[in-house]
Amino acid sequence: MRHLAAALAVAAAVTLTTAAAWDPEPPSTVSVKVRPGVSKGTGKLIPLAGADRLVAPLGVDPACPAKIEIGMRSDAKKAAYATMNVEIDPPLTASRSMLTSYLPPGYELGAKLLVAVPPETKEGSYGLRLRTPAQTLEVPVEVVPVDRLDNGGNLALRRPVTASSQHVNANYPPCSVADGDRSSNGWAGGNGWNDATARAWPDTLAVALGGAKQVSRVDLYTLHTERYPAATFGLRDWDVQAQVNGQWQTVAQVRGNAAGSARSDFAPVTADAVRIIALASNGANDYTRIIEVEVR
Ligand SMILES: [Ca+2]
Repeated sequence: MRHLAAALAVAAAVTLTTAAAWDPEPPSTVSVKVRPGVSKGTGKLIPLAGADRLVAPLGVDPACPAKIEIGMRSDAKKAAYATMNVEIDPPLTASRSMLTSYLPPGYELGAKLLVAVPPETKEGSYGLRLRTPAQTLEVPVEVVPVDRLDNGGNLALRRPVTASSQHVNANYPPCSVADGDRSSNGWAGGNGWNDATARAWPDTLAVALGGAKQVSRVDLYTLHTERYPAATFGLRDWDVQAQVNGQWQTVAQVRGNAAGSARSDFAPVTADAVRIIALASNGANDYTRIIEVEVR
């Protein structure tokens, strides 16, 4: 029991991952969680990764680096301090060089690893190695220019984003609405945008598409978690605008939204940018909170 209590104490100390804009203490941009798992009884410490490769786009806003879940599982027979080293090929840099914790058998430690791509980086494949005494897990990092990114049809993915303001109480960069991550989990940790003007409207958020593109659909994901449901914290009313021949035109309107996401379809236009004019949020109607904007 002592071991379990120690592990849970570690978890309690480091899982400060969710906070709304008004929380006085900004959370760490990197969350670490200890969770129970099943020990295979091999006596080893096993490195884990959330994907078998990481695509790190070149030339994006450094406020929105590529990210991947990493971790380790103790298959030891008894609790012990566990350490995994994180190595990455230069000039890429990783947000941590090691992961360490007291771990009971079967327990996993997970963390988000941020990978920064300096502007002078050449495209290509780079090595990321998660190393424990027992094993090394290799996760290739593919550095790709945004123009050649597999965007799955989402024209906004990793494109430049500008916003009317940005809350500075924690990590709410505008570029996070085009980072490919629709999840609200880890709010305030760099996965969504929160504006800075409470109860003042409108707020605007624009995504440049990197050239004139035909668009006919915009999906907006607003803050929506168990702790921060969209019906209380999410965006309620907004206009969708497209920039056509240098002129902004309203192509869709959403009113009374209480869900985590809303899809707007409209007659196709050829636009080089799309923007959201945020008009009201739910509940206290205080801030605009957008997790992701996708354009098709
Ligand atoms: Ca996002």
